[in-house]
Amino acid sequence: MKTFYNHLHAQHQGKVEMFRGALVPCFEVPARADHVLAELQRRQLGAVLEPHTFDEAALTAIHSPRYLNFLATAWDQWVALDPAHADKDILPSVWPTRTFRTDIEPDNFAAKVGLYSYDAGTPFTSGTWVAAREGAHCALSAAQAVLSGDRAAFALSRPPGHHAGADFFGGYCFLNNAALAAQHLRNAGMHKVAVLDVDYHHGNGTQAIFYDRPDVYFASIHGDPRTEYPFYLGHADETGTGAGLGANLNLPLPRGTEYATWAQALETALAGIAKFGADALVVSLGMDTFEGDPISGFKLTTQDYLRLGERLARAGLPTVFVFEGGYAVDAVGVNAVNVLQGFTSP
Ligand code: 6XA
Ligand code: ZN
Repeated sequence: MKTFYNHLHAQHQGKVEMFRGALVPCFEVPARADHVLAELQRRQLGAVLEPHTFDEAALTAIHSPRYLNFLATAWDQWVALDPAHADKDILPSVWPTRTFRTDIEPDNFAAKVGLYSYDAGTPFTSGTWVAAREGAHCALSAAQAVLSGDRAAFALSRPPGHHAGADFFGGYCFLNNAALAAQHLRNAGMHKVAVLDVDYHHGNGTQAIFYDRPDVYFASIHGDPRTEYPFYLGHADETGTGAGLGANLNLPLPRGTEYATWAQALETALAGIAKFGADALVVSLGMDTFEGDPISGFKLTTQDYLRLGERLARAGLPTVFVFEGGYAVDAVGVNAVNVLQGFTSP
């Protein structure tokens, strides 16, 4: 399996995020991707390649031009406010909630940041745009490899993507890599594409992007949003809207869930995808379902990821894997590569 590796990922390196009233060191660190790369190379699972470059249209297929323009210019705007800002991350602190207007982009920079975000846990740094854009190109390249006939491909990048919407960032995500890959498959003639999100956290951005569409099915297994981030989306009664009704499947599970129960939800998700009649599959591959994850609550083991990979292979679809969360840094490489290994050589 080819891996498209974001060699610019470490340019995104947040210092702190807001957690329970304090600024704490970021969980989403460059070492995460480094460990996955090292394990891929150790097991010689396939070529590790640089991504191709794609033009702006591949991004505007999912994200609004206004939002992309903000991401591309945010750091310069921030430093222009005060040269001392160069040493500090941008962290959102004010947001338009119900009753506020979002159609006018404010001139005030903090207000602008709030318009395009939804939490204070997602620092924007000097290299965020460059890293996120290259990551999007990794996801698009992996989709392209599958379109060219590869059975599967892996986009190994950070920052992750599944919380990013058409015009907002949050949950450590800026560009929705899985959605970009799915749309790229659609544009190239795959009639129906499914996104399966196995990250611990609900992929609210991906769901929102495709919620009214009948051509992209979104299925997600995640911690119950009543207690787990991102809290405000991911309930079982969200089944799609308009032409997209029936093309969204949420399978929330309680903290403490082990693989036996989790795997039943996986069967439900794969049955939904089979019934939908997908031509291709995009997997949002978050590894924060691991029992040792510091910010999550499921109990999957390192061995379980081999089973997961095997089961995904049996779905029999051309498959694009996109790296998402997973913060047990020392284990994330072995766990992620176990999924890919289970998929390729069960
Ligand atoms: C709150 C937790 C963000 C979760 C990010 C994640 N700061 N999403 O792993 O999949
Ligand atoms: Zn996650």
